[in-house]
Amino acid sequence: KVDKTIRLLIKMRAVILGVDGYLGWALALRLVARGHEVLGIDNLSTRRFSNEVGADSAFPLPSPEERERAVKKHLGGSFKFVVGDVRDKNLLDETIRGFKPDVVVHFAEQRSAPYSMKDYEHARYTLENNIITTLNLLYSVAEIDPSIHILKMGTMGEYGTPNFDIPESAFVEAVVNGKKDVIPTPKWGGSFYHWSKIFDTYLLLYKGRLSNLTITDIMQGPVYGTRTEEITDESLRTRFDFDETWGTVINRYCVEAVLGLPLTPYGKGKQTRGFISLEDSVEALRILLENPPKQGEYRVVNQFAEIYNVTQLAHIVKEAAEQLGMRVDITHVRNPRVEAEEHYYNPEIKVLPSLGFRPKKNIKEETKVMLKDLLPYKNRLERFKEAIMPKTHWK
Ligand code: USQ
Repeated sequence: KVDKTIRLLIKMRAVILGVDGYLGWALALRLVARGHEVLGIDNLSTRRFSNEVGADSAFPLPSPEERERAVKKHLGGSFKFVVGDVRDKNLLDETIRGFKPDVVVHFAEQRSAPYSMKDYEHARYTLENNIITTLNLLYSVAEIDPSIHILKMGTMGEYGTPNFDIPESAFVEAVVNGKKDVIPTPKWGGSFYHWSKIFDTYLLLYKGRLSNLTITDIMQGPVYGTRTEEITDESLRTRFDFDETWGTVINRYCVEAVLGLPLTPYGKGKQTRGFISLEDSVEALRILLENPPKQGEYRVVNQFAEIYNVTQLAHIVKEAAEQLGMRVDITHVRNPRVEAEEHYYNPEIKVLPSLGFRPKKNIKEETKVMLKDLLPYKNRLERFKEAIMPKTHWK
């Protein structure tokens, strides 16, 4: 029997749940380009939910069949796109039995904080979808082949914005009433979406321990960018959201600049996060997949590259846009969220550097690339202008 690490270096069989998403698609391209075999599953829900809020991807998205053909044409290799819903455990079981993956990547979650805060129905959908898909995956892998590596996307937002350094570990030592014990790292979500990821983490820890599973739980900050090395043709583009519900802050600022709208830091604008480019995110994921933890290990990974507050980011995007001849204003708008608008933020990051990961992109340079990529789509973006200003209030 070939040692698992050596086998992974040769070729890996990866299932990506949520392959139609911003990250799922970009990761599929990276893995196929590296010679790995990829089977992706997606229920296309983000396409529908984005239309539900009157928006769409900045770049028109090819159908699943067209995506399969585009991969074959530009990258060759082995890639299959299955339209399906992993809340259906039978589908997951059949896929894992048939494809025999070395790894399953779980991105098949509702990933928007504002979407989860619209009303009871949206909160409930988010919790049901995210927690049940995670539970299904844990049971499928435990029942069929516990040696499969589960790589699960969590969020830096699981930690919230505590007044202590955020550790990169599942457990911390705590002293309660003078007695010491080891407890799960304290967490505090800022939306029902973020709470769903916290509950996911507890499921991974608990079932992982019971069934001796191999798990990577990634705490990633907001991702920005339009490109990865593989996105060399329009037909390979990944989705790009910019509306108040689905767009993340830097991506939104870039579209606001292209449309001549003011950039919109919420409230005081000192909200601080760890950001990472799409290219660096996908590369970090590749490294984590090709360097799995030991059997039975739960590995938590903090994944970000640069720390900024949202006002500093607005100034970076303004400068980049002005260099390209655009006129840009910054207007602090009323914060629709309930969150700390000024706070301490110092997360630890050691796992990715220890595996040789070094970010290649930075926000100052990458925003120029993004603005240039978005400018040709200005007319299309105009159609969704109404969906940009925040409307979803936390209270
Ligand atoms: N913000 C603004 N102006 C805007 C949009 C956002 O000031 O126009 C602020 C928000 O209030 C927040 C910060 O920017 O303080 C980040 O917001 P975001 O919408 O970029 O990101 P968030 O809602 O936190 O969620 C995104 C992804 C989610 C991921 C998370 C990582 O949608 O899937 O888990 O980033 S983290 O932020 O570390 O929790």
